[in-house]
This record gives sequence, C-alpha cells and structure tokens, in this order.
Amino acid sequence: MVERKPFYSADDIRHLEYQHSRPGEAPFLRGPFTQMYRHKPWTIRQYTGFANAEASNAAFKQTLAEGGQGLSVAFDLATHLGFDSDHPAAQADVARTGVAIDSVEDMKRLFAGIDLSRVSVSMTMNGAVLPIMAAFIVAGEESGVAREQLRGTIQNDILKEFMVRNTYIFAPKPSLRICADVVDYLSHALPNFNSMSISGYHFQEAGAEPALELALTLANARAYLDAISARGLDLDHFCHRLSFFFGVGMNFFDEIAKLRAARLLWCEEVEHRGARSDRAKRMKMHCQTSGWSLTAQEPHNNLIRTTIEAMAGVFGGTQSLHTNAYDEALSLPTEHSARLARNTQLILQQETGICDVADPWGGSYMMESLTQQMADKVRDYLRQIDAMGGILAALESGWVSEQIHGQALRAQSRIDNGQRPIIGVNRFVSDDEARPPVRAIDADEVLHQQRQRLQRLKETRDTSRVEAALADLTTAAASPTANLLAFTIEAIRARATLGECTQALLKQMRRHQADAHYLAGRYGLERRQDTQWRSVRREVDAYHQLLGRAPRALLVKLGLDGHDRGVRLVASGLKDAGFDVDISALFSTPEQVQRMLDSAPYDALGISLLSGAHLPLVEQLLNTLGPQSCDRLGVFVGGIIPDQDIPALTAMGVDAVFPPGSSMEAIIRKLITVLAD
Ligand code: 2CP
Repeated sequence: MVERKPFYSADDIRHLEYQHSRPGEAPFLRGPFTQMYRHKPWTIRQYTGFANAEASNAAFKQTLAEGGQGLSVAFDLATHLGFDSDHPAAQADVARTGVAIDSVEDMKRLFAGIDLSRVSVSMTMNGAVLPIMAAFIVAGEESGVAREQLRGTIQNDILKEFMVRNTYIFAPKPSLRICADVVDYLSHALPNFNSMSISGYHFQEAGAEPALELALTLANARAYLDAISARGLDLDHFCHRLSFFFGVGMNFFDEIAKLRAARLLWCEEVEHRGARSDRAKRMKMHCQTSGWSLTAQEPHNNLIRTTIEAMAGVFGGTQSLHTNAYDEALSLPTEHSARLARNTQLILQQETGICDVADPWGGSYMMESLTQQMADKVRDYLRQIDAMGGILAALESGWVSEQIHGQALRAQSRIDNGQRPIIGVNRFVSDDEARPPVRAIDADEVLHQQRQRLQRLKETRDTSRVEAALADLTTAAASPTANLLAFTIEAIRARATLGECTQALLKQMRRHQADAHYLAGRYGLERRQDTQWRSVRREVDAYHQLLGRAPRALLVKLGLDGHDRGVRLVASGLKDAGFDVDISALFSTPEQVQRMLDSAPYDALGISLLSGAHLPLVEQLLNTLGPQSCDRLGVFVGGIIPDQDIPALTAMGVDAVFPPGSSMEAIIRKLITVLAD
C-alpha cells in the first residue's frame, strides 16, 4: 500500500509536474479523452462463456439485450492449452470454466446472429492465440464481415502466463515470437482490432499489490515493444492497438492512483521510444473487479465489494469494465448473479451522474499526491527489473515469483491474524448463512457433443487440404520470418482443428513445463508474535513428537487448472507450521502423483482445484491410488467447491474440504485432527 498521511494540503501537490494537465492531453494522467464518459461511457463488457458455443451464444445475446455493450469470451481450459475436446488430457476440464472451441465451426456458432461489425469482442486467449484469432477472422469472413470491420481485443499477453496465469503452451521465446506475429498481422489486416491486452489483473489476483501489478505490466509491455519494434514496425502504426487490463481491488484510493499513474508512465515510455502521435501515447484500459476479494462466506457482501471496486475503476478512467458476480467464489455465475453484476455498472452509468465529469479526483491534494507516489514506486521497481537485465531475466531468476508470492503471503498472514479485516470472514462472522444456488454445467454432455462434432468435421473436410495447410504451418514455425497467424488462418479455413494447429506448431516448438515452488519462512515470520499461530505451531510440534518426525504433506494441482496462489500459500503455511511440504508441478496426472507419493513417506495429500473439475479429477486420482494409499493418507481438497459436491468428495475418501477464505489455522488444525485420528 502506498503510504498515507492523515491529511493532505496544497503543499503536497505544489511541486507536481502534471497538476495542470487536462484529460485528453499528454501525458493523459487525467484520462485518454477530453470528454471521457460525457462523450461515451466505458464499455460494459462482462467476461462470459461456459459449456458449448450455443449456450454461450445465448448468454451473449442476453447480455446485449440487458444492457451489456461489448462481448468478452471466456474459453475453457482445454482450448487455452491447445487441446481439442477429444484429447485424453483434457477430458475433465472441457467446458468447465469457459466455452469449448475446437474449430471454426464452433466459433461461427458462438457468434451466430451477432453482428461482428457492430459489437466489439474481447477474447481472453494467450497460449492458443493463433488458432483462436484465426478462427475468429475466418468466422467473420464466412459470415460476411470483412477483416477491416472486425472490432475487439485479443489478450495475446503471454509473458504474464509464465509469471502467474499458467495457460502457456510453448516456452517464453517462441511464445514472444507468436505475440509479435499476431500484433504485426493485425496491425496491417485488422486496423480496428486491439492486438494485445497487456494484463496486470492476474498479478493482483496472484497477490501483487497495485504498484507491483503496474510495474510488472509495464515491464512486460516494454518487452513486447522491444520484440515488435525489432521487426521494424513503427510505434505510431501499432501502439494505439496495444491495450491494457488491470485488476481493481478494495484498496480504493491506491487503485484510482494506479490507473492514473499507469497512463502517465505509458505515455512517458512510448514518447521516450520516439512515438509522435497522441493515439500511440494514450493508454486505453479494461478493468475487472477483484476475484480474490470475493468471499465464499456471506457471498452477498460481494455485491458491495464489487460496487466499490467498480467505482475505483471508473474514477480511474477505465474504457471498459467487468464487474464480478457475487457468487464467483462458489461457482460460475448464475443468470441472476450475472444480471446483478451487469446492473451494478448500469446503475453507476445511468443513475449517479458519475459520467458527467472527466477525472473527478483531479486536483485532490491526496489523489494527486498518491498518483505521484504510485508512479515513483513503479519507477523504482522498473529500475530494479532493468538492473536484472529486463523482465525475462527477472522471471528466470525467480524474482518475479518471489515478489508476488511474498506479497500474497503477507496479505494472507494479515487476514489470518485479523489485521486486515474481511467482514464475514475474520470479523462479524455469521453462523447461519444461507448459500445461494449455483450454476451447474453438464460438462459430460458437452464433451460428448464436442467429440461428435469433431468426428463429423473430420469426416466431411478435404483431408489432403488440411494436411497440406498443417505441414505449411510446421514449416513456417521453423522460419523466423514467416507470419504464423497468416499460416494458421489457412489451416483453420481448411477446417483444421485448434488441437491440430497446436500439434503442427509443437513439431517445431516443444510444450513448456514450469517448476512449482513456494516460499518458506515468510508467512511464519509475519505471524511469529501471534498467539493463535503459536498455538497451532505447538499442535504440530506435539504431533511431530508423536510421529517421531515432521508430518509430511504433498500438495498437488491436477488437470489443466493453472491457478496456484492458493496451493503455494498453503504450502508456505504448512511448512512454517512445521510440516515437510512438497508441491507437484502444475497439470499433474494421477500417475505422476502416485510416483511422488511412492517416493517419500507422506502423511497428507492436498489437492487444489479451482476449475470446477474437482469431482472427476479427485475420483480419478483416488481410484489410481487405491484404497490402501487413501486410508493411509489424510486427503484434503481446497478451492472453489460448491457445498453440494462435498458429500460426493467425502464418499470418495476425502477427509476435509477447504473453500476460499479458509484460514491457515483452520486448515492446519483440521489436518492434524485427521492425521492423529
Ligand atoms: C471512446 N472513444 C472515444 C471516447 N471514448 N472517443 C472520443 N471521446 C471519448 N470519450 C472511441 C475510442 O477511441 C474507440 O474508437 C471507440 O470509441 C471505442 O472505445 P474504446 O475506448 O476503444 O472502448 P472499447 O471498444 O470497449 O475498447 C476498450 C479497450 C479494449 C480497453 C481498448 O481493449 C477492450 O475492450 N478490452 C477488454 C479486454 C477484456 O475484456 N478482457 C477480459 C478479461 P477507435 O477504436 O477508433 O479508437 S477477463 C479476463 C480473465 C479474468 C482472465 O484473463 O483470466
């Protein structure tokens, strides 16, 4: 958090260089446009997608009918990682956290009846950016919308995937080439399409405070500018289509300051590199309210949190906004919760007068001062990153992970010791709270349909044309000057699938696998004076005495779920409480987990799942391990687990389930009770 004074006065801003700047003028601290929301309010753009193309298409149409102003597609994890729905590795994850897209035919169904020349579409896609962008372009063409008319944004921000989000396919270097190919191609062929959404949101979700979130985002943006400029592209030709994406959490003043500072720093960066046009220098951004701030306990409180966060995004001058639904710590949003989330924005736009004035915080002693402090803090981080040799070097050295994880641990320890209040979680906890209904997806049915569709596609297409296009794509991957998006478009037009395009690329670029790790010592240090923590530590010590050695836990991530904030926090907490702890690599298979379990005398097995695929994945794992191993181990599951699934997990042999918001003490105490039983 940026340091605060008890009050601010004119003295705090007298020295500030930009205090007399205006919205719509460089350095754009006060907003990218002169009139801001008076001319056009931010776009209400809700991230949506589940099950199959038809179900998501219906949700899109409903969104647009009920006041949504742009679309934002959530793809399922199989699509993100370049697997067709019929791939064995993808079975449990198809259709759970987004829509399953295997081919251009699915993409056409996804937008059937929606005029793509009028509605702008954001697609959150990074790993499988080539086939998805290609399928969108071909779907547009085949429904009569020329490339120049297509409007929207592709996330295409792979670097942060290696730092936090983990939906990468290839290693960083070939991935950067793909990003640059996409920017290059779109800047010529789709002039109205934003070719990147350089994202800080996921850093914040993983634990970064606002200054670190912004610094890492800008450091990644610099790496992209280097890679794209190295091809000889002029900044004034492509920069105005590089867009940004930030999270907005409960740190109200800092979040507004962060968004204002972001525009200032971006303008300085591109000016320094020689950009001339205002279009290139003004940062445009999408914001999303914080998913991490949502609590599973008393979920209706999340409506209030989201409203406050949305206001920070708007006061910060965002161009587009997603407001989370109140039930997202429990499951995918229901129709009703999605409607309330959208209405939050409609009410802000239409009932409050907030849109009347550009940068309403401009001139506030405190806000101007905080904006400057935020910018200075970010500049400090950027200098540190430069000193390490740039963001790729900082990533490889482990610095990025350590910074984010360290801040996540600090936040968690402050929640667990009560210094950071979360109403309904560590203060004013209610005992008799009713859980709202959650949306259930029939993923098995979607899987069955997608398999049938893939089979039909393969039976009816011109196989030799597909094979030739895929061979060309493989050849292009070996040639650094070929544009891979151009070749992927030809393959997709020939009806190659997303998985086949990925396989064609994998013949030249191997699938990347990162190691998993956690920080030891930090959490315990934060809590060393805390009596609750000391008492938990004593319980672990007593159990240690009983066993004659430290209790040992293996924590695993199964399936295609790459969210690792929770598993790393729990690993750090258990370690500092006195356990020996190992964590598996992401995307582990049951066989890999079995091998790890066989390698050491583990007492507990923790499974972290936020993808909605907990029932099939836990079942597969426990079946593979067999009843003997399960009886010997304490088995616990953490993550987004709806209440109604807990009995089924218990019947499989799971000893305890921990939803988001579970305190470290609660986890450790339960574990010790189960193990000692
Ligand atoms: C807008 N315009 C204006 C004004 N406002 N012109 C003059 N005065 C104004 N006040 C113009 C713009 O220049 C633009 O024209 C057009 O109107 C549309 O406005 P925009 O500001 O570009 O809005 P937009 O089309 O909604 O685009 C917003 C973004 C775009 C931020 C630039 O990149 C975007 O929509 N991003 C969304 C990203 C997203 O949804 N991500 C999902 C993340 P021109 O185009 O001619 O300039 S979900 C992620 C999950 C959590 C995940 O990642 O895991």
